[in-house]
This record gives sequence, C-alpha cells and structure tokens, in this order.
Amino acid sequence: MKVIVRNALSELGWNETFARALDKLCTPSAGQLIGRVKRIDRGWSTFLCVIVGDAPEEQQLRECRVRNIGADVAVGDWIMVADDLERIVVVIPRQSRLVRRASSDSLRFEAQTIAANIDVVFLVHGLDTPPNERRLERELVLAFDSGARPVVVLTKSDSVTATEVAETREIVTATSLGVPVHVVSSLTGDGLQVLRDYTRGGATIAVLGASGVGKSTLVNALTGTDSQPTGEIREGDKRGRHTTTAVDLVRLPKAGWLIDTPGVRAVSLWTSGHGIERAFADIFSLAEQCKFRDCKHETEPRCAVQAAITSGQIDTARLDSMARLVAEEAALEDEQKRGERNR
Ligand SMILES: Nc1nc2c(ncn2[C@@H]2O[C@H](COP(=O)(O)OP(=O)(O)OP(=O)(O)O)[C@@H](O)[C@H]2O)c(=O)[nH]1
Ligand SMILES: [Mg+2]
Ligand SMILES: [Zn+2]
Repeated sequence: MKVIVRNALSELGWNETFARALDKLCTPSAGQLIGRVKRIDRGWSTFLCVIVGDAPEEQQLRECRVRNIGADVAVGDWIMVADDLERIVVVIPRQSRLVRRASSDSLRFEAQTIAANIDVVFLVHGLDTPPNERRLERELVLAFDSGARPVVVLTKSDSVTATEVAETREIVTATSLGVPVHVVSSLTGDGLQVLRDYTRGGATIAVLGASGVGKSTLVNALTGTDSQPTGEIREGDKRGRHTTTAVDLVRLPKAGWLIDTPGVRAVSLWTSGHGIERAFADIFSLAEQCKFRDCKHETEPRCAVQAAITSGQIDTARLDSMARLVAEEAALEDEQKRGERNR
C-alpha cells in the first residue's frame, strides 16, 4: 500500500527521501502507523504518528507508545509500527545523527545516538561562566560528524555587561572558525528571532550543551510554552543540576522541531567522519605546508603549525586539544577493530 500520509507527516518533517527509503524496505499495510520518535523511556518509545490508510482529511497526528526492546531507536527517528502497537516494524535509515560515546563504564566503547534526523545543532554556552573553548571544540567535532549544521548560541546575555558579551563572543568566534555565533537571552527575548530563522522549512534542531547553560529555558522561549522543566544552577560553581533527564522532541508553534537534551559533563567522541578536520580546519590547512606529509607538529623541521604557534597565530592549547581528540579517535578505532575481530 502506498503511504498517502503526506499532509500530516510532512508536518513532522517527513520528506521524499524518507518515503523512498521506506519504499525500499517494505510495503506498509493499512492500520500500521508511521511516525517520529519523541521520547524514549525504559523499554518504551513515545512517538507522534498517523495511521496508514486513513484518508488525508482524517489524518490526525496522535501520540502513541510502542515497546522498543531490541530495536535500535533514537529520538528523531522515523519508524513504522505494527497496528497492535506491539513492535517497531521498521526504523527508517537516518539522514543524520548526533552520536557520542556512552558514558557508562561497562559500555565504554558503545555509541549512544543522542538525536536522529537533525538539520541543525545548537551548541549552547552560558555567558555567565567563562568560555570553555576545549568543550566547544569537542562539541563542534560531534556536530560536524552528525551531518547537521552547527550553530553556537551564547545564552543569558541579560546577566552580563556588553563588554563581557563582546569579549566572550570574540573568543568563541575564533574557536569556531566560520560557524555562526549568536547571543541571546531567553528571559528578555533578545536575539531569539534570529534563532527562529533556523527552523524554517520544518527543520529539526538538536540543542546540546552542559547542564545549566539554559537549553530547556531556550526551548521554552522558542516554543512559547513551559513544557520543559528548568532548574536553578548551583550558587558556588554555577554548574547545573541535571534537570533534564531524557532527550525530548518538541514542536515549534509554526514549523520545525527542537530536541532538548540532558546536559552531559564530558563530551566523549564517537566519530567516523571528518569532524576533527572541519573543527580544526585552520590547523589542517597549515599542515599542508609542513615539510613532511606525516608531520606530527612536534619537533619536526619546517613545521608550518609550530611556526604558526611561534608567531602567535595559533594557541598551543588548541593544538594540544586537537592532538588529544585525534588520539581519542584513534584509540576508539583500535577498540572497534578489536571488537570486530572478536565477534
Ligand atoms: N538570566 C538568565 N538566566 C537564564 C537564561 N536561560 C536560562 N537561565 C537560567 O539558567 C538556569 C538553568 O537553566 P535550564 O534551562 O534548566 O538549563 P539546562 O541547560 O536545560 O540544564 P540541564 O537540563 O540540567 O542540562 C535556570 O535557573 C534558568 O532560569 C537567560 O537567558 N538569562
Ligand atoms: Mg534542561
Ligand atoms: Zn607540522
């Protein structure tokens, strides 16, 4: 049966590419449900859906729950579900995915998909604490590897002076190379209109950042609701209290989707793409002028990167940070290869 669910599903972000992918995998039958995962709780996925076979005028978005044991699903995924809601029949291949390394010790080398089928990633940092360039670099690698567009959002502009905003913006802009940087306040509404432009055309935006930077407050400000719980930060170290505990897909009033995520302390890489090259494009482009192709930018003669450090063009901390990320990725690849061999 052809899926004639274009109207209601396109509101969810459904497009021709997903439709073709579904066509290749199976033929939906009447009564089955096609939808998008909103939230995942122990063993259950909550998803927004329409019923296959309903006439277009009867198509209504509804919220359902399905058991997801054994299915590899993430928030933002498109799924087809059996009519008895007992199982997920198909997870449609993802067009993009935000993946990090799972933090639990027993799962040391397991990937965790934070969000799927996203167009933009907001990397959120609070202006009330000093800029954390090293963290931002990691987040940029993750975002570039996801296949979505990174955008840096500096929140809480109301809590600092204009001079402080300018200083932080300068540091952050230098770290993020050509990535857009926006300054906003969710309390006063300052700068929010520019962020709304990213939701045009029904885009899906994942919101990523440390606990307490104001992700959920931003989501509420953009949706005009208080759907996401928010929490005070700790007085002493200004850290958040891990208020958001699960990833959640939230609808914007006109078009588009936001994915609120819980703040994580450490951003661990799970990469397979060109994230590091893109996040450190400045160093990679200098490296092309090093004398040796395999220059490690340590003590080699005629190293263009070391020359840039001497001239002050590049910070040693930035080069060290890149080296750490490259090593982390290499260790991960080794572990993955070992895992495959033992399988
Ligand atoms: N002054 C000011 N405070 C803000 C702003 N945005 C958020 N806050 C405050 O920052 C604190 C943390 O906000 P949350 O939105 O809960 O932070 P979060 O990033 O969602 O944190 P987790 O869910 O723990 O990851 C709350 O007390 C908010 O009121 C802002 O634009 N200005
Ligand atoms: Mg939150
Ligand atoms: Zn070099």
